[in-house]
Amino acid sequence: MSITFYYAPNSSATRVHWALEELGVAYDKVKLDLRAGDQHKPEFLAINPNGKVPALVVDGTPMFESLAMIIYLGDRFGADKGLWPRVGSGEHAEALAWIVWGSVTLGGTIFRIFYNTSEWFPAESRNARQAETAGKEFEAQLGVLDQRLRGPEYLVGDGFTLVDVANAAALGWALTMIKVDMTRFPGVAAWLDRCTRRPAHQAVRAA
Ligand SMILES: N[C@@H](CCC(=O)N[C@@H](CS)C(=O)NCC(=O)O)C(=O)O
Repeated sequence: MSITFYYAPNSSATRVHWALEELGVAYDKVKLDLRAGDQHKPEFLAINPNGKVPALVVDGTPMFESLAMIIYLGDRFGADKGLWPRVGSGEHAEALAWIVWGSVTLGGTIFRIFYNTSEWFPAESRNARQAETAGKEFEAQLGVLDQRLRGPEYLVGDGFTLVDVANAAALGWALTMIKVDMTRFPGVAAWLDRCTRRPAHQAVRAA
């Protein structure tokens, strides 16, 4: 088996990197310099025609989209390591629901806030009303997550899984730019702390 992981630090690749480290599978890393435009080079576009990180090549098959990679890695390696429910189980259904929710529903809201507030985007394309509406949705979604995490320590099943990796990575990044009083969401705050203190997360941050 061979896995090659294409990444840039502090990007959408981080959660895949964290998943790979948690799983402990052997893989080769290729670091791209996004500022230098490595993602637009023909050899990389042959792997990900979107010109974005992360990308993964597993036994010669290229993949893009970090969510797809985490689900694939979970299905293939996660159950044996206790980091992903068995395919076909009720917990697997729950894992899919929470991991897709984190990327599509919560992630969609996070990006709406980002596009409408960040100075990465031109002032004329930012809309304060959109940002405000998305901000309220974000807090409502944090409330949903908090309900889930009042009691259970992790999102699915009895222990930490790649569902926690995917969602904690996205939310951790979001909270560096969106100011929220997290004392209102103590279940989420304690879960984020539990997840990000893990050695695999610390190793990825240093990479
Ligand atoms: N939905 C994609 C997003 C990938 C993405 O937007 N990657 C950014 C870094 S966070 C990128 O490579 N940007 C480089 C560019 O657009 O030139 C995923 O989750 O894999």
